[in-house]
Amino acid sequence: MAYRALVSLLVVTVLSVSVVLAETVTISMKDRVFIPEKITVKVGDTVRWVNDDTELHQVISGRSPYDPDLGSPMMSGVIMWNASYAFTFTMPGSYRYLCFIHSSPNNPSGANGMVGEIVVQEYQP
Ligand SMILES: [Cu+2]
Repeated sequence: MAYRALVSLLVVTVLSVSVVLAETVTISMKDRVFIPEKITVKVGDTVRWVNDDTELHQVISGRSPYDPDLGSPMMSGVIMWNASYAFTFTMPGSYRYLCFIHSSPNNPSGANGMVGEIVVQEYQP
């Protein structure tokens, strides 16, 4: 009986720790730039993009507007001002993304347009 109680306690503790350690990181979209443009998170974390601009933006996976995998896995649709889009990363890797509306190299935000990158690292307790 005491053993079962101890196991239950351990399970609850482990679950609580994993919930606490998963973080939500916020990226601002302002002046046609993702701020910050590149961040590193860990598996299980959620990234939330907030439109702090006066125009519409998007968060769409892809290295360029011509990427054959455009929109996978992140595909926000149009994000209105003051609205946000969130994505939880479950696999490690490098996730490049862009705002298709402002992805032109002629965009004043920079040579590559409105682009960003999320680096997701393996969770290490
Ligand atoms: Cu945009």
